[in-house]
Amino acid sequence: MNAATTPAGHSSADAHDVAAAAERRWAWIVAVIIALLVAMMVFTGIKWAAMPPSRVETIDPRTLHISGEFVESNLGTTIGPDGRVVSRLIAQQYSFEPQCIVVPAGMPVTFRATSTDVVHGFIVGTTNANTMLVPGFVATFTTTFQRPGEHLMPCHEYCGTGHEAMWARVQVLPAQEFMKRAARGEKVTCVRR
Ligand SMILES: [Cu+2]
Repeated sequence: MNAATTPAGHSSADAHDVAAAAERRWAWIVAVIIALLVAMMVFTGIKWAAMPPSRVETIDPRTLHISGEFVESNLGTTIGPDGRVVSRLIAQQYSFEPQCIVVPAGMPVTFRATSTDVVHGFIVGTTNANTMLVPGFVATFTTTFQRPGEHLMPCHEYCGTGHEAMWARVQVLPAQEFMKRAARGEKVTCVRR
């Protein structure tokens, strides 16, 4: 037996061929996965108009409670001058403000939210409303809640020792009932005062 022969009697040339074949197989698998991912990106981009964020909106977390869009009196859900439903909220260790959010069913709702301290996030029940909240940035997305009902909205980004107690509630009202409350011009929330 010389150095070029394995104990089973295979030559090192055979072993090299086996390794090369395995490498080639894995290269093909990786190429197929990459092709699938690119195809998915093209499909969602064209079919659903999904795209990476085209702009980044920043905000100073040190002053957002003093002036501007996220002062306390401006938090909650409103109908904008253009008729769009906008829900504004902030996250902080360890609560959301407002603690109870009201939205209409069957209408697009745009969420605008940010964090005052560390990275938080939220998901609304089993709906697709789901975002991260990064201090210094305004997170925004639009979704439609199909049915009236009530959802829990937990923070889903570990943010410190009180993280597991950080959650809010979302009440989805029938559209007419919501419009009646919003027509008075106030920010709609379900926080008991
Ligand atoms: Cu949190």
